[in-house]
Amino acid sequence: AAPRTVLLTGAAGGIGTLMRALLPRYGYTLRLFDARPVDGEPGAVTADLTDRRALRAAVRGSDAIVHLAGISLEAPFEEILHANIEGTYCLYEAAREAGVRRVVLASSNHAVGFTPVPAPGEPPVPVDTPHRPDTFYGLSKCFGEDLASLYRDRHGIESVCLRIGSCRPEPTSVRMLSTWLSPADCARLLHAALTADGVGHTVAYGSSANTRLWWDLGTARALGYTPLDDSETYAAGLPAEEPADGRSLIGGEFCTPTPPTRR
Ligand code: NAI
Ligand code: 15L
Repeated sequence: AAPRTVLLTGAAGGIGTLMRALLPRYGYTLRLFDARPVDGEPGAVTADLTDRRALRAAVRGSDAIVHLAGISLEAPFEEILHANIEGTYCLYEAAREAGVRRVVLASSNHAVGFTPVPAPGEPPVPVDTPHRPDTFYGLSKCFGEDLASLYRDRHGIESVCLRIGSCRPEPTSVRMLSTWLSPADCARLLHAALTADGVGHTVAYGSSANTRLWWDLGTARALGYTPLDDSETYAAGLPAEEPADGRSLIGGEFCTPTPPTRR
């Protein structure tokens, strides 16, 4: 049966806030979890992912999990280790204990960030391109993808690992003309990942149907995802040049000596 009650971790964050508005339209009842309070949601659980008891209580009775919580930029290794690596492990353990059968995991393009951007005429980057993390952050997403594989093979928990490009209301740089995932397409993609049959361990890129797309959306489309937006409609309003540094690598700024960090 299609999941109805979905636990959304990272509910206070950028994507979590966008998805709290959009996912209920697909018929889901959301449970919310975040280390920070979720604005206007007194019922949300405020706890760290490594708080096993709080996470267990939040997971119990959920039909599926959308796991967005974690550090979303580069940070010292110890912080990434705690939030993204141990945190995602705790999430899968809680899912296993509660008998949850489906997890949709926020991976990132930064799992393959050092992959060169395809030159004009070259094929898009395939989903089975080798991991080339550009940061400890990207490395934690590689870990998440492999953790998902382990829990599928060992415990039968199905996962869709979404290598999200750039999910925000509008593209704000030339790079994002290639990487943008519109909020509406993000909700479509999450819905597809939650409801597709027999996903096993699927890795998919998450972006809109951008004219300048760098990667192959085949596995996302195979889930039943049909993106409807294209960043190209925003192209005219964007500055013509990006900083030259790291421009020809998928991870962009994350591939430079000073990747973006939490402020
Ligand atoms: P965000 O940084 O706005 O939100 C992440 C949320 O996770 C925050 O509300 C934070 O409080 C929570 N969190 C962090 N550590 C936690 C912990 N130890 N326990 C409980 N909660 C914790 O990030 P955003 O942009 O909403 O991204 C969501 C997910 O999608 C992240 O996993 C990010 O890595 C991934 N992603 C996002 C992309 C984007 O374009 N926004 C692109 C690719 C991946
Ligand atoms: C990510 O993984 C980050 O979480 C997000 O903040 C963006 O920087 C995005 O990738 C991107 O590559 O644009």
